[in-house]
Amino acid sequence: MSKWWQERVVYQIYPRSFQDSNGDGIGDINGIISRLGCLKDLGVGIIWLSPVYPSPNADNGYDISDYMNIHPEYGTMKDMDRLLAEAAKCDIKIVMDLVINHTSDEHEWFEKSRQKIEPYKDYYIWKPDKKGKRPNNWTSFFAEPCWTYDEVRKEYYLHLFAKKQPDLNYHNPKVLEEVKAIMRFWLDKGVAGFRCDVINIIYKTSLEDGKKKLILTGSEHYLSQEGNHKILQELRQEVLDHYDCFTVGETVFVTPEIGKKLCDQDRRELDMIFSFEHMEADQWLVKYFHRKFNVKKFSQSIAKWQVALDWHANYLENHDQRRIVSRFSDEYYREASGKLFAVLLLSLKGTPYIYQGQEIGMTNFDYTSIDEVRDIESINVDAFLKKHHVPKFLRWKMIKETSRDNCRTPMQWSSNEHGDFTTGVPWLAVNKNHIHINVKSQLDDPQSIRSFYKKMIALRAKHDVLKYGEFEALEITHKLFVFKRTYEDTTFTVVLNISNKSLKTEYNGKVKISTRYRKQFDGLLEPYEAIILEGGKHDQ
Ligand code: ISL
Ligand code: CA
Repeated sequence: MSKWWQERVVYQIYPRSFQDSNGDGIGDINGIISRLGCLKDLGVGIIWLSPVYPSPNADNGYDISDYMNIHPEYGTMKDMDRLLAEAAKCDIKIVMDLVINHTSDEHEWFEKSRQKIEPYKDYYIWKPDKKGKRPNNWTSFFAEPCWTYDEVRKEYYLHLFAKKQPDLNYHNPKVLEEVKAIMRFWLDKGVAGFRCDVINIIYKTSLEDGKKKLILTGSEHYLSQEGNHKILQELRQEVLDHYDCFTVGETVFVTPEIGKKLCDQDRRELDMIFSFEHMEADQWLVKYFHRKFNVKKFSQSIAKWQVALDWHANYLENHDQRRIVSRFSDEYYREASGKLFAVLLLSLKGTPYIYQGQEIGMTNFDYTSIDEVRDIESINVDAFLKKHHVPKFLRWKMIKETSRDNCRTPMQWSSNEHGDFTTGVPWLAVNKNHIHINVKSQLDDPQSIRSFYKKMIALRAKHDVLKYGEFEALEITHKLFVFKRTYEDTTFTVVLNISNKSLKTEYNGKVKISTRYRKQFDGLLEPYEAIILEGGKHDQ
């Protein structure tokens, strides 16, 4: 039997950059409420809200100092309740971000833990120094050491991310009890589930030195450990099973085998996961070593995960990734490729996640210097490169290509000043191209990328084959990605030309939906053209 979270399309809101309602330059909950109609019109059924909790914003809300409250920048708990109620009127459910690998160092638990006040003393991972050195050789996700010495407690604490994000200690059962209380608090309010931040690294089996690696030394001690699986099972049985909700795990460095375990409906851990492999098709090892986008690698990894898992969380953009029309195509082909990626995202097996602005084909930022960037990761990386004498122009080249701020620029609602995101000064500059790339101009244009998303969302809603059909890759080359979805006696064949060249293919027939609005397809694809061919089970 299908579930509501399999039927619906998710839209991710990065609140800081979505819509400001009071002119302070920061997006907020009332701003979101004012745009619900627009999301409803698009066909959105679920909103995933990036963190809106109180936070010193070292990592824009992914460093939480109070899990059961709302950051005053974003509004009040009353506003949040109103958002839930207004969204419900639009038949939109809300999923919260659950960040439980770490808290902020300004969370009360940490303040007390550093003073060894019970019961918080062992809420975090504390270690004395090792003969004047850090407790182990692990490295962090954010280009800084992952142990910081605390002058109050006179010990080091572990942080796999920034030093203002100390990791919680899941060897202490009290920590998991706190997490359960947080989850129940939000579920009782009526949220429909959680997007679980870096959820496969929360349990550290040991704190031994790790094998030296180019990235994430030490990760063999915390990546998808048995203890981690147990925690997920416990949360499912004791909390989640008592509500009509779902979870999507952000799982880092995960393989299809581990993904299968995490999503196995008998093991009962998560409902679906975000995998990363397809996002690595334009990098060597890490994103800072950028290379030309490899269409074959991209398509192969999508196909691999489609086959491996019964249900997947499909995405092409989020608040950590760059914009696809700039990244996986050429902005010259923004219109065509924006629509092509809509076809891809909405015709894969799984729940589709659209990131704010993706539906209008927003591009990477247009900044010209590091001074305009706010992302802590970019700032740390720049400092790291500077320390190693990398020249300024090269540092900027790397940051420009990889910064998470590329997708965090404010939403472009209109061609007005600051794109109508704010009447004040935006916390992060709006892209100048809002003059011609904006929601308003696309709303009534039947040829726009947004109208195309709307059509694709409606098509997916109408056809079970797009949601539940078996996936089979038919052809993958450096330019072409063709796959077939089969459900009962219907098949949809999706033909994507992910290149700026015209292509001849053997596929032809009646077109269900095309980025170029064709009725009949003769086997010739334009640059970045995408089509869906409808057929019977035994065709092709
Ligand atoms: O963004 C990344 C690389 O640029 C990833 O490695 C990212 O750090 C990783 O996917 C974890 O992301 C999540 O947790 C982080 C937070 O900064 C991200 O925004 C969040 O999506 C720490 O909470
Ligand atoms: Ca505001």
